Order: sequence, then structure tokens, then C-alpha cells
Amino acid sequence: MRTQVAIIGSGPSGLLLGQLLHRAGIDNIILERRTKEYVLSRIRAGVLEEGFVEMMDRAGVGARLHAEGLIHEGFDICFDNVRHRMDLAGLTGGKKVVVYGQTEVTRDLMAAREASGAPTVYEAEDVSLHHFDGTSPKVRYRHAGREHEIECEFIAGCDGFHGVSRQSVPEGAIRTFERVYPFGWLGLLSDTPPVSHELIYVNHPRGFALCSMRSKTRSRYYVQVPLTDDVQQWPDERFWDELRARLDPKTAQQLVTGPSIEKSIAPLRSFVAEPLRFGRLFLAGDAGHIVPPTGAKGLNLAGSDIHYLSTGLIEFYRTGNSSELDAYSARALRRIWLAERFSWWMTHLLHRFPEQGAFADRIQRAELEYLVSSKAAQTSLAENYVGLPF
Ligand code: RFL
Ligand code: PHB
Repeated sequence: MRTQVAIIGSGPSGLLLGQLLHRAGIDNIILERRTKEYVLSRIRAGVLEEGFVEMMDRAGVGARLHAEGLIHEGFDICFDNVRHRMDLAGLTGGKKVVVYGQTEVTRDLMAAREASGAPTVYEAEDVSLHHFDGTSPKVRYRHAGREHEIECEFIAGCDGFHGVSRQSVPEGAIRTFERVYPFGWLGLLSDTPPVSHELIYVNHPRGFALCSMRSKTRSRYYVQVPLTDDVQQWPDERFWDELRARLDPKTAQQLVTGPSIEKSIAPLRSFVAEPLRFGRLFLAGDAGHIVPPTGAKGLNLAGSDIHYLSTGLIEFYRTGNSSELDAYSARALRRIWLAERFSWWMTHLLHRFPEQGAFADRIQRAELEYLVSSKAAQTSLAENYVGLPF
């Protein structure tokens, strides 16, 4: 089999790249380890920056997002039982974010890919990457018991944090930077109306909490939990009690509870690999970097990586000029580190660290008080939250 670009992974990064390349007339094959249903069942991000929405439009898949996505102009930060509104639109000259689940982003991209006839191999086993240091890379995999080989011109490693692409790079060629946080997020999805029409990020002595949503009838809530906790220890009732305990009394009273549709614990991590290019292999999205979800940046960063990478590949195939492609790693990393900083900062602002101590407690409180009393501090938060320019 031959193609121009072999894409590993059919998460948002791989699907978005595949669609943009296809529309530019560049052949590509996506190899995905899991089934389509499995990929669609992963509940992850919910907040999209305007830049991401624009990418969906460019990929020709923005219609449902515009029809069903919820436009948010602000969110609340709650501490000491008081909610403080961050006026995102007012602080950024009118910029907004859109609440639309990653599952829906993935569904729209998969539907467009199927309609276009571009190939995706689901349940591709033992994917391996070869010769990407030369001009004719190869990707091998097994499918339905048979071995296959794809000859290609470029490989896009869009296979997430645990994927094979980053692991295929010789150790001496890559440098990684990592911070693992000493807690996780327990998330619950339920068909109940959201407690507030905007998101609420909560700093509480019992730990962080977040009230989010997927629609006007579907809520997504999170509470900070120790890494040692297991989801089995969290029957729905315990989750709702814990969430209520971290909200201000008025909001707690308004909370509508119901059975969970999904419940899972995600660890929090900051991670960056440098560089993001190795000959004809490019890493994009979670394959190259992870942020803790506090700033809602993971999916959005995948979008900016794909913007830079697709621009580079399209320019290369149209003109033979590789300057955009050569700039990919440095450009993407610049924006990645800015989002890493913001996500790290939001995580420190809002979570309870086990080893925190009295001094760090006071500093955190001072940071919160400064934030809610200073327009300059709020402007800084807002311009990062709505997304820095690509
Ligand atoms: P994905 O979505 O992980 O997709 C990678 C795909 O590659 C496949 N794969 C392989 N395929 C073939 N061969 C292999 N060897 C393979 N290994 C893996 C996988 O099955 C998968 O389908 O990466 P992508 O496309 O870069 O997209 C990134 C986003 O998914 C990610 O940044 C966000 O979801 C991060 N994230 C969140 N971001 C936010 O902005 N807000 C959130 O609330 C939020 N919550 C989350 C999250 C990530 C989570 N993870 C990774 C556990 C919650 C969770 C639980
Ligand atoms: C979500 O809705 O899943 C969500 C929203 C905002 C975040 C993280 C997750 O910062």
C-alpha cells in the first residue's frame, strides 16, 4: 500500500489532520488501534477556543458545532463560598469559547471522513514506524490476523500520550519535561440540567471542583481526588455529596443530581517532548505534550499543532517549499509552552496539594484575592483561557 501521509491515531489530532489534507488533495491513511465505538466512548474535553472552531470550519465540519455548541462569555471562580465572574468577552474585546464535547468533535470528523471515502483502519495492531530518518518511511501493522506495510512520504504521530510514535524516536534524539501532580480528577457525566449556565471552578479546603456541561440537559462535574482512589470507591451518592460540600451553599442547593452515565478518574500531568520532528516523523497533540485539564487546553493545543502541521504539509505538496514544515516544531512548541504555563498556573491556583503547608495556603489565597480584585490579573487569565493566537 502507498500513501502520501500515514497518520497514526484517530483522535481529534489525527482526524483533523486527515480531513484538512484530504481537502487539499493530499492522500492519507489513518491507523487506529481501537474500534470506532471505543474512540467515541471516551469522555474528555468540553471547551473549544475560537481558533479550534475555525479549524473545524476549515475542515468542513463546523455545521453541527455552530448549531449545537453553547457559546460561553465567562465563567466563575468560587472560593470562600463566593462566586466571582470572569468576564471573558469583556476582558478580551469580545472573544468567547464554545462548549461542545470532544466526543461530538470526533463524531463529526469521523462522519466527514467516511463520507469522503478516505481510508481509516480501525483495530490496527502492533503499528511500527520505520525509516523516517530517510525519504521513504514505512509503517507496518497487523489487521485481522494479516501483516500490512504502508509506504509513505511522511508520518504524523497523532497517537496520544501512550502511543507508539514518540516511543519510536531514538532516546538520544528527544528530550522530555514532565511534572506529575499528586492527585486526579474524578469526573461524572449525567443527564441532569447544569447547576449554572456558565462553568464554575472551585477552590475549597476539601479540594478542587468543577461544574461543567455538555448541553442544557447534560452535566459534567469533577472533584479532585487522591491518586490512590479507585472509581469503585465513588458510588454516585458519594460523588454528589462531595461536590455539594465543595460548592457555596446557594449553588449546592440548586444542584440537580441523577444517575451517572459515565464516571472515571484521570491523573493530572504536565509533559512536553522536544523537538516534535524527527526527519519525516512529526508528533502532534497528546503524542507530544500533555497539560492538566484545569485550563481546558489539551484539545485546543492539538488544534494549533494541526494548524501548523497541515499548513506545512500543504505548502510542501503545493510548491515543494519546506520552510513551513521546517518551522513546525519550533512554532508549535512556542504555543505549547505558553499553554503549559497557563495550565500549570490554573492548577496551582485551584487545587489543594497534599504537602501544601501554611505558607503555600496563604500564597494561594493572596493569588485568588489579587485575581478577583485586579482587572489586569483577570485580563491575563481571560486572554489565555480564550486561547492565544496561533
Ligand atoms: P487522543 O485523543 O489520545 O487520540 C490518540 C489516538 O491514538 C490511538 N492510538 C494508537 N493508534 C494506533 N497505534 C497505536 N500504537 C496507538 N496508540 C494510541 C488512540 O486509541 C487514540 O484514538 O490524542 P489527540 O488526538 O492528540 O487529542 C488530544 C485530546 O484527546 C486531549 O488533549 C484532551 O482530551 C485532553 N483532555 C482534556 N482536554 C481538555 O482540553 N479538557 C478536558 O477536560 C480534558 N479532559 C483529557 C481529559 C484527556 C484525558 N486522558 C488522555 C486520559 C480527560 C482525560 C481522561
Ligand atoms: C469539561 O467540560 O470536561 C471541562 C471543562 C473545562 C475544563 C476541563 C474540563 O477546564
